[in-house]
Amino acid sequence: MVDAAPPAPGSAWEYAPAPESREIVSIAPGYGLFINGEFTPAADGKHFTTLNPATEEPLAEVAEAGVRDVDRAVAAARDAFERTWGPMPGTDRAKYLYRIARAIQERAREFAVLESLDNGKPIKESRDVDVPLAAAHFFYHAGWADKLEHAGFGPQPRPLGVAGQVIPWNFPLLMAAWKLAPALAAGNTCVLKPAETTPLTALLLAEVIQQAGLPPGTVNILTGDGAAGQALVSHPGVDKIAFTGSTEVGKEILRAVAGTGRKLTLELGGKAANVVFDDAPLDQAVEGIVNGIFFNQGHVCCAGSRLLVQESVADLVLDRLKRRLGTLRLGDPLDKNTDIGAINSRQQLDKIERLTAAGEAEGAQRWSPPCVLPTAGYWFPPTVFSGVSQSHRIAREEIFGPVLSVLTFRTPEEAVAKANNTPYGLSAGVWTDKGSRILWMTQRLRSGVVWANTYNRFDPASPFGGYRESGFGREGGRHGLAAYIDG
Ligand code: TAP
Repeated sequence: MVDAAPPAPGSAWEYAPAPESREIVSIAPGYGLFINGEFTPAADGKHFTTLNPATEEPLAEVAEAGVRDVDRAVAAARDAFERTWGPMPGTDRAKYLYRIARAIQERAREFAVLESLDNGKPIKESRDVDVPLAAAHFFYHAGWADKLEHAGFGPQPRPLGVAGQVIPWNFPLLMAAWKLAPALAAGNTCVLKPAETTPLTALLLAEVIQQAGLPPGTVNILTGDGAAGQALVSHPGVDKIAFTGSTEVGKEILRAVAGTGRKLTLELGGKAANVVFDDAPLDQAVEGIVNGIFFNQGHVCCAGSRLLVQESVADLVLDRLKRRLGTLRLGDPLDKNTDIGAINSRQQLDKIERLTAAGEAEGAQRWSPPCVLPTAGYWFPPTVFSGVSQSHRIAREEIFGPVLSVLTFRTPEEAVAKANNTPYGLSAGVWTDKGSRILWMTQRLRSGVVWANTYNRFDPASPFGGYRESGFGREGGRHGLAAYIDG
């Protein structure tokens, strides 16, 4: 054994670069739409470029679906629903879902590298969170496919038909898995539209679905922009709409679907409070705060973007937090030591810059650790605002970036009042040593998920979703299946 010399006083440990190889991924110059089990160009021949947001390097040209493509995909899904997938026994549907889950595991490195290239998220997150959780969703729902009669949905639960599903760019593969796995397990067929800036892992999943031998038309994947999403959700051949994205677009969809009798679930934005009491294990709480807002560059609907810290420990927590943020490594998403990757798009970076400028203009104090941003690509340093009041825009609006707003409170009642002072209701965190206080808080916090002494924990068996402006419906667990069953 070799004794490593301790670092000289004042010097810092430096990591050598440890990039994951991109050799495992072969990106084609162009991709078609996945309709009826085959890749096909868009009917009007349109396409768009998908970029690596860390470098702005073009990765591929991707077909842009139009109205005629939506028609074709919905017709293929209807046909599969009526002739193959819909009538298929649950035991057989389960076999296909297990096959998809195993293929994701077998190709996990490929999925992880492709996700980091197209999205900008650190490889350690795509490798350890996105991809394993996506496989876990297919495994979990495969287990349900032949047990639906025993799940409390009545003796003969029936699927709804064709599901039109629209997802955002922050967890591209994982959101596809959240949408497809329960729909397929319940016997529905799907038309899925990934976000414009992150189409590539959905297209790799289409390849996996093709290899797994699902009947053509069971899953159709339409790459394209918001107009393609709009054409899909307003298509009269779609029986169920599942949307994850911004509250603004969610409201538009709600208006369009009202009165049509079609089923709808909306998973929208959030502005979660992460509440730290003075009796909390503070070092753990600091890790939870970091995970809560800097995981995935803060591009997380349930991000703990508002830190509510009890006044008596506020200075201490802020000091420790700043020290910890000084150790985060921002840079190449493919480097295995990277903690903070790239912002997904120029448009999202502009939004973060706009809202943080408003934070300063409104009088909050802005702080970031010293950190050198790469010259190409879209980057934003981890940022903390202290001295934030509830009326500040950075305390009210979803920033969807690595930006934390710090507020203080004195009593548990004040913490609850401030935490609930938001139009959203997706998630919250509570850090305290007292179990009774955790229960007291969870009864009062108006959010779909409350984590206690942890943050950002996900499991396919656990329902996730919000209420108020965070949407309605649940994904995961038995509750998530209910959204795809008639009745
Ligand atoms: P949006 O702009 O709403 O986009 C989401 C998806 O909808 C994209 O595929 C988008 O296509 C498409 N779309 C845009 N306009 C549409 C329309 N009029 N009709 C139908 N589809 C349309 O959101 P975003 O910026 O990508 O994602 C960030 C938001 O998603 C945040 O607010 C975040 O909180 C929320 N989110 C929520 C959750 C859950 S589980 N609650 C999870 C992740 C993200 P283009 O990409 O081509 O624009």
